[in-house]
Amino acid sequence: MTTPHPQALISESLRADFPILEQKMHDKPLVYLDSAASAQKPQVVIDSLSGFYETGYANIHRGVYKLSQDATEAFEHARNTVRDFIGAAEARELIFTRGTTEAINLVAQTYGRSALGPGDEILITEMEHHSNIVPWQILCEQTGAKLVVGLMDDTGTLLLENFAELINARTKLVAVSHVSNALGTINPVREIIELAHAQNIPVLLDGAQAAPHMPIDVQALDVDFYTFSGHKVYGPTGIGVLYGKAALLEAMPPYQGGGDMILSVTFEKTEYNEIPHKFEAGTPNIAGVIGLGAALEYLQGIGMDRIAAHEAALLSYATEKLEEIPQVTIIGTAKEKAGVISFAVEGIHPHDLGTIFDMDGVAIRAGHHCAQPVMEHFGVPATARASFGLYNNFEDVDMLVQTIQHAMEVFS
Ligand code: 7TS
Repeated sequence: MTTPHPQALISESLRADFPILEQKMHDKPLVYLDSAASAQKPQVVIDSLSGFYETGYANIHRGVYKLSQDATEAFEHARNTVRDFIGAAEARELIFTRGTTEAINLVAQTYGRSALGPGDEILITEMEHHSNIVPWQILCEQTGAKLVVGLMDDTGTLLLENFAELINARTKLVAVSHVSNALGTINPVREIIELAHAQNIPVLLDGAQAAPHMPIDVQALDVDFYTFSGHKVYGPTGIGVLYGKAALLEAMPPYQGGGDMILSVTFEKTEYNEIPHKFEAGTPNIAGVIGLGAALEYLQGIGMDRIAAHEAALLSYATEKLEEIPQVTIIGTAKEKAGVISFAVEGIHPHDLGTIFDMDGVAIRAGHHCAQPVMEHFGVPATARASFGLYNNFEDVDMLVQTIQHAMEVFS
C-alpha cells in the first residue's frame, strides 16, 4: 500500500549527513524515532570532534602557546555561536554545563540557595521531567521552601488560570518546561513569563525539548534562565547550556570551586572570576563545546524555521495515521505540540511494543520518560513514544504505523 505523503519540507539529502542512519538493525533498515532521548550526529559534528583531537587539542584559558590559544579561541567561538542560536545579548550570559540537568541544579544551588528561605515557593508544572522536579525538592529540603505544582488537563495542556492563581508573594521562582518530553506539549511560555514578571518573579525555562525543534529567542521571551542539552541538538553528550541574564548571574554565588572560576586565591580569601567563568570550575568539556558549536552552526545552516515546519508536518501526518487505528490512544493531544507522540496500544504493554519495534528496526522509547507524575496523571505505568528529528521522513512514520499493526497481529 502506498500512501500519498505531504510535501517533504527538508531535502532527503540532509538524511545522508547522518552516517548512523545507514545502518541496519536486526537486518532491517534503522528507523530512528527516539530523538527526544538523544539526537543522532551529523558528519560535521563527528568531524569537528575528531579534527579537534587530531590537530587542535590543548587545555584552554591558560596556555601561552599557540595550540592552547587556538583551542581557547575555538571554545569561545562556540560560546558566541550559542549566543546567536538563542538570541542572547552577550556571550558572558552563557555557561557551559554537562547538560540540562546540571544547568537546573546549578540554578537551584546558587540562585535558589541564596534567594529562598522557609515558606518561599517554587512553582513548576505537572508535566515536568524529573530534572525539573528533583533539584527543586532538594532545594526545598535545604531551605524550607515549598514546591508548588500547576496542573494540566487531560489533553496535556497547562491550566493557565490555575497556574496564574498559584503565583503569589511567596513565589521566588517559576520553572517550567518549554516543551514536555512525555507529551510534546508546547507551553504558553510568553504568558507564563508575563504573569511571573508582573510580580517580579524570575522564570527558568527547561528548553531541552524545545531547542532542537524551534527557533529560540531568549531576549524576545525576556526569560531569566534558559537551559538545553547538547546531545538533543545533534551535538555531543556531556555538554549543555545555561543562559542567565547577566545581572542575575553576577549576583549569584558560585556553583563549584576550583580552577578557572577564580581571580585570586589565598588561604584567607578567594576572589571569584567574572561571569561566565565564575560558574565553570575545572577543565571543561572542551571538545564537547566545540562539537556543540558545530551542531548549532549546522542547524543554523538549515534554518530552525524549516526544521520546525518539517517536524510539524511529520507530527500531523503521524497523528492522523495513529488516530485511524482504533486500538491506539495518543497520550498528549494539546493543540500546540512539537516533535513527540506518546501512545498506548490496547492490550499491549509499552515495553512489549518496544521489543517488537526493535525487531522491526524501529527505535522508539517505552517507559515513564523520567516524567512519572505525567504517567500518574494519565493513569498509565508507561507509554510508547516516537519522537522526530530533522532526518525523519514520512516513510519513517509509515514504518511506525506498520510496526504497530505488526505488534497487534503478534498479540492478537
Ligand atoms: N528536561 C527535559 C524536558 C528533558 O526531556 C530531558 C531529557 C531533560 C530535562 C534532561 O536532559 P539531560 O540532557 O540533562 O539528561 N529527556 C529525555 C527523554 O525524554 N528521554 O531520555 C531523556
